[in-house]
Amino acid sequence: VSGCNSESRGALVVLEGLDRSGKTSQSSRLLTYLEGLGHSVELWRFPDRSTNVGQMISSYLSNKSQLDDHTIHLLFSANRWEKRSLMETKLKTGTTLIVDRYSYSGVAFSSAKGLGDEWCKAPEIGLLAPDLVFYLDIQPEKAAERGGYGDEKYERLEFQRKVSQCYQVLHDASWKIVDACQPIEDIEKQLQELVLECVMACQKGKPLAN
Ligand code: DGP
Ligand code: NA
Ligand code: NA
Repeated sequence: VSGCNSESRGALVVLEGLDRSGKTSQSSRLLTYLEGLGHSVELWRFPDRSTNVGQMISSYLSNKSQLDDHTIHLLFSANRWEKRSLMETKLKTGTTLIVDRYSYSGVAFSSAKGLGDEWCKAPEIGLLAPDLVFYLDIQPEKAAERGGYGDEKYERLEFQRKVSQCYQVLHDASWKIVDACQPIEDIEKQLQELVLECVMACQKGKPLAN
């Protein structure tokens, strides 16, 4: 692997966790932090509800439409696939992406319904691999206490317990598990330290993987 500047690229940084784990506010804090240091950086989230596929997902989540479990699984995956080439372009031209949920959500939420792990993982094969995944670790009961859930499909304690168990088997070498019950500023500091290392490694030419 060459370390020359032409290989310099942005980092793919993913935040994962249960609903109400604090991903969304930590994602925007990370964005502000990296922007402040002069990095080119964007905040993305999945599902991306702005696309046609995203609107089908949104309608499903708000109980306005019903879909077979396999069908909605493939739509979530398709929603990531439709952004793949733009994602690759951004990363290769030096923009770091902070992504609020990614393939791990896809597998955790569908296997929590009882779909097989391997079947759930299959449509994610070939998507870009994150350089770093922050898992905001919180007990489902604690998450449920946080200002309550909204009305969306998966925002029920019993289901979130299953999702939590499914996340436990997905951890890989790219994961950093962060205690999401710490004060918000403490979590922010931990993410800042870990993200910089990752951004530097990508600038130095760490290869982008599938
Ligand atoms: P959010 O916009 O992050 O609140 O996500 C909406 C809901 O959809 C949330 O309960 C998590 C769930 N979700 C996110 N990604 C996926 C996925 O790929 N598959 C499934 N089944 N659920 C997902
Ligand atoms: Na949600
Ligand atoms: Na969120």
